[in-house]
Amino acid sequence: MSAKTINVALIGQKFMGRAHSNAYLKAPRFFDLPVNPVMHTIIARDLSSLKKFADRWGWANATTDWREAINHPEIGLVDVTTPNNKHKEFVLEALKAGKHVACEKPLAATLDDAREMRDAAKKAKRCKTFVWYNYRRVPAVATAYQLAREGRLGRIYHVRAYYLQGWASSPDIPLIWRFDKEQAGSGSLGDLGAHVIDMVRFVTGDEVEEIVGSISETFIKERTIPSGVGGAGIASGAKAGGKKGKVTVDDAVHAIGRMKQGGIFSVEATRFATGDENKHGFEINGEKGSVFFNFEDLNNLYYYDATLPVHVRGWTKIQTSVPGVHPYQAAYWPTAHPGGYEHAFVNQAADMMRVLGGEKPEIPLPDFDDAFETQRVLEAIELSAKQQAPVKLSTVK
Ligand code: SOE
Repeated sequence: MSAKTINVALIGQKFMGRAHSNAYLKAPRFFDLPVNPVMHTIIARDLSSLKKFADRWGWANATTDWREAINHPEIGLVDVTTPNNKHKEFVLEALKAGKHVACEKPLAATLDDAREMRDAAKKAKRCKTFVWYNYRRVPAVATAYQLAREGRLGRIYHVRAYYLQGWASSPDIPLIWRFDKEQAGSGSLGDLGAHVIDMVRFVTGDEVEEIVGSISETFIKERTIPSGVGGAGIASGAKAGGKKGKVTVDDAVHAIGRMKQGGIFSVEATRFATGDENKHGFEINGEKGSVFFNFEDLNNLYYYDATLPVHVRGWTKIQTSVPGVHPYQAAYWPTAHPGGYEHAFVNQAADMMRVLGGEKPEIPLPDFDDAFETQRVLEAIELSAKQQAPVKLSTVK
């Protein structure tokens, strides 16, 4: 019996528009799914480039009329990849229209918007919601999650997590939306810190109890206002010597805190780690063992088993692109033929289809409720930096 299908409407054709298009294109080719995504409509503001995008990626329709497309009776899933301050408007419209909804991270630019989206999702009982915290589905991170669930780390003592990019350290990068608080909500914190906070919560299975302290800094206070439209850090359209505008978000942030189950953690997110392009990872130390992950070595997880006799104890490199080590490899290639960045999105699209088909993926998919918890931590870190004081999560709702 052929699988059911669901028509997808995707909003946005930039970096995440491409990553999600690729995911919908490839998921049904690599995985046997209960529901297959149909690339029905791509939505964005600029129709001329949109038609080229639709042809390249295989979207059947292209439109700038987002309201009509979201409410189209044939659409079953709406996926939002716009700047953060636009998430809420599209998501609320889609939930009102009874559609399932996927949204890029972070859930929203502000905690208030995220709360409104979460509450609307609660009311729309028939609608499933998903947030693209894609790194959960990088094989090494999925394996760290599984080791933790098997109790191989035991009680967690420390978590050290970081997301280091360097692209913004050039003053030539124009004032794109990622530097504007109104559009982005925050800078490296919401863009990169959201990923590491999600991964810390996901792998440890624990929640943040308190942000004991955090510090943020904006190193370049103003940038040239672009005439064109830049992507994620791509300097396009800004003319040297053009009019300048104020950067209103953090360029870098560090925070330390306490987890509910007693562990302590540090998270760091920056766009000024000159020399680091997209380096992120974590080290989690527990009473029974530790794991270390670095995205630059994304197919390997490093594991230390503290329960082994001392003469055979040491850091083990687990090659995770091995069928049976994590739930995705068997769908792709034979053992040790590793995947890349885009495969985490294909894995997410496949798991979304499994949820829509009534199945439970092995690696949990964050819905709006889950992503709201990460948004609360973002808010607590921002408050702690502003107030230069500890912030308990119980005071951030
Ligand atoms: C920022 O440049 C960015 O595109 C983030 O927005 C993504 O979430 C991250 O995965 C890659 O870098």
